[in-house]
Amino acid sequence: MKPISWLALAAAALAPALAAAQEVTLRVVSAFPENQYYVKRTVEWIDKANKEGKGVLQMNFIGGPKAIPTFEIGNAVKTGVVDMALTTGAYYTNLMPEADALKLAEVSAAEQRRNGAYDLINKIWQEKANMYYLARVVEFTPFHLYLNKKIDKPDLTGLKIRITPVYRDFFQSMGAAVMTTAPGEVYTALERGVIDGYGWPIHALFDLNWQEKTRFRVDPGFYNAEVSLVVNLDKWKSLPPAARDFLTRQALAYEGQNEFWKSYNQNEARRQAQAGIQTISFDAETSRKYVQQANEVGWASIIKTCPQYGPHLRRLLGR
Ligand code: 173
Repeated sequence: MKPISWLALAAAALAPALAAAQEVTLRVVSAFPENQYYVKRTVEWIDKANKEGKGVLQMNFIGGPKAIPTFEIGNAVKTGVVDMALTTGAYYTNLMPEADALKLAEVSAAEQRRNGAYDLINKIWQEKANMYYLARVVEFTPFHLYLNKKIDKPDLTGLKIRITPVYRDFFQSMGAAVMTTAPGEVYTALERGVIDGYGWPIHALFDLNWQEKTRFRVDPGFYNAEVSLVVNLDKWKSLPPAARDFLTRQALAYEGQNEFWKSYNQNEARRQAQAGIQTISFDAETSRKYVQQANEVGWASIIKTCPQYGPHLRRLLGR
């Protein structure tokens, strides 16, 4: 045989080994409890991606807050303890107050990719949190105030409400006493009567059985619940181009399904009614002011804590 054929043969024999050597495995965690639908949906996405990504990229789902507590996951991604997380900005405001601005988005994730918001988010996330912001997988979803005591106007004086940074300024502006907890602690707090209510999206109550301990939902909803995939920036940069492209395509396909939440949420509202959760609603003018106040205090807080990027975020995320 000519030497060239030997080379070709050797290369052919080595190719699978090389490909396998290039395969990267990402360690993935979730800030939400494992029985939450967000997590189940993400695990399904991972399983499918792992089938298609053999030899290129694999994702290894390690677990939820039992592996790393909800409010510590941001730092774990920042420092590379894990490679990727399913989380929301409110859970890592300890790294940067900007993280909580995504709840204020009035334009869709798809539009954010077109209008420069996504690039701005990525610039900030990389600079301040050593994170690559990969994709937003929950949107079109309002938050609500859920209560066990009846109110007839937007006044929470005397009530103790479970919050995360998402709701802090808004609920405090209505006079609430607030207490921050991870989702995993809400059920027990309700059961023990430690709280009179909580902030939470229109969906995913049932995932954690909170309907058993919830009497009222206050309408209307406010803001735009955000759940995203974020990646340690050093890990992201170290990925072979094929792995990065693969992950980008998979994540875009996942984000591309976000319209799904619209019908899902309608169904969740129906389920709440069937479970006996009553709605508290205000007259049209009071409702309008309620939502307006949520937005005003939300942005005021971002502009105050993020003088450098807050105004720019508002221009690109607002309408
Ligand atoms: O209430 C929460 O824990 C919270 O901040 C949140 C954010 C996005 C989706 C679900 C919950």
